[in-house]
Amino acid sequence: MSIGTTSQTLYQPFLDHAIAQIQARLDLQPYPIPEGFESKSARVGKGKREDEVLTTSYGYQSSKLRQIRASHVQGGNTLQVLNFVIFPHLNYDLPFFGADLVTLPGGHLIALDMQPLFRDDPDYQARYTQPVLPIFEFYRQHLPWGGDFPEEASAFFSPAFLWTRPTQTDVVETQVFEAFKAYLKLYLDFVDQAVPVTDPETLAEIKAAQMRYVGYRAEKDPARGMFTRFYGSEWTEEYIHGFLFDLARSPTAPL
Ligand code: DBV
Repeated sequence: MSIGTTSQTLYQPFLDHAIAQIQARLDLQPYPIPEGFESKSARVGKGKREDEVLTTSYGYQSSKLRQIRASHVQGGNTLQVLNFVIFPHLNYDLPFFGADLVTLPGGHLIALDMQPLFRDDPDYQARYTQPVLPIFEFYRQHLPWGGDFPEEASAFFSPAFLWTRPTQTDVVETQVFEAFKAYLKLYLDFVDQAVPVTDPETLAEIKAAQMRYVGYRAEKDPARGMFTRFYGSEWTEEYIHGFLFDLARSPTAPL
């Protein structure tokens, strides 16, 4: 399949929009990025196919959100990735905001969701999934279901999981970008409304659900192979456990 002409940095407008929105709407502070991981580049391929692959990282936090982070991979027309995830503090029952926007030689792969802590709890669904469904239904008309994905991952997605493999780049630039903006806006509305949890039992459940989620994503990170090829295994493992999915090491959430 041909993906046509991809702009050099297809997901830069997504990143710019997200950063502008969180700056406008949150009491934002920087989140530390371990040294050596803010920016990493490598030359890959040979001869005419040689290209630079640059990975840049962004980290923020706010009073309700433990880590807001982005990983942006730019490696030419057929290698563009933006992985953008928001991890709430452990005294809020907010879902995770998760966007995995991936362009590889085989095409585009888009995953967008507000990933629930308690997927099967009807009250939780009523608060954090039902309000997303109208947006999901709207964009789903233009963005057909992306097909198979790992069965074990399904426990971590909501019924409003937008999962699609657009064959046209302009669909990414238009429909996917609009969907991304709509999901993020609603997520930040949820954040506005969120009140701290104080019940010890609920706090313990939240912590267990966050650990499960982060543990799964660190273990099964679909980008592990790609990063290992570009930057080696030592850099990649430290990037995954020390930045991308760092909850187990976070001082605010000790084991
Ligand atoms: N995915 C990440 C991070 C990335 C990243 C941190 C910084 O979690 C990129 C980069 N995702 C990335 C790449 C691929 C995918 C695929 C490079 C392509 C891998 C390949 O084809 O070689 C959603 N992302 C995927 C897939 C899914 C997701 C379902 C297809 C995987 C497959 O078919 O095997 N988002 C991803 C996911 C969860 C999520 C698995 C689980 C909770 O939230």
